[in-house]
Amino acid sequence: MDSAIEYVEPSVARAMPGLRLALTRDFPAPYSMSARAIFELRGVPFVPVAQVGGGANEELVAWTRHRNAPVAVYEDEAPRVGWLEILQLAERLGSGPSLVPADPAERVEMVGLVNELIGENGLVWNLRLLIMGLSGPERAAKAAAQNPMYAQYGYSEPAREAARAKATAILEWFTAHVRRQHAAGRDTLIGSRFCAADVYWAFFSQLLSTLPDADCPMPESLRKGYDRVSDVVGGCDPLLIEYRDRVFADPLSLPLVF
Ligand SMILES: N[C@@H](CCC(=O)N[C@@H](CS)C(=O)NCC(=O)O)C(=O)O
Repeated sequence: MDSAIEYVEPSVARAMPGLRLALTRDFPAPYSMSARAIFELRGVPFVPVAQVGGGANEELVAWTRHRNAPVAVYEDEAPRVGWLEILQLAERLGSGPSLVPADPAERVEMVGLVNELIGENGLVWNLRLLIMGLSGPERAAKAAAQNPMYAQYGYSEPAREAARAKATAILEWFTAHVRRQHAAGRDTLIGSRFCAADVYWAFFSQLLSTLPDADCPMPESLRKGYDRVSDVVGGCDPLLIEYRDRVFADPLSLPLVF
């Protein structure tokens, strides 16, 4: 596939000024795509840097000490990899409407909610463990010998066994939260204004309900993995998909480019 994004190799990007953003290339990776969208919405220019999903990424490691994506490096500041520190950098460097609620109680709610969805050991981490184990323990052990993601994200048989209950509990809470928002006439996830939480949910919703191929082409094996894991945790309330579709209609847009 021809990439719409012109990725720069890490060995070249490390000598460049400004913001460099390592992204999983040629793949609809939600951590990478949501970080990119956050900088784009804040109007922050950046150089996209190539990270290869599941690869050793030696040059990226030599530069940033990180193998995976996203990694945001601004000037000579320390690399940022967590969603919150990346969001805070975008808030600092960007302009226009903030993606963080002005009200302190809503900020607390946003940080907690996004952490449950995409933070370490949150919904997405546990869905990822379940996906890694979908083909059974033997295939997982073989894959783990070749793909560093298994060790990096904590895959083990006990972790996989625990993942379903953890993911299901968070999804239940999140669904109840969105229902409350809907009942209060709010079409955003936090308070009544669009914020970063809406952006994250839009991209990560694909783990539970994939976009059609025309809007987001992806390898068939990935699509199957997402569809199967969604069944494992009992599927996704259509209301959650209404919330993500609104965000992809505006201010984001489809088809996704990566
Ligand atoms: N650093 C992020 C997590 C990033 C992450 O999980 N990235 C994954 C998912 S997109 C990735 O790079 N996968 C490809 C790989 O590990 O090579 C955080 O702390 O929240």
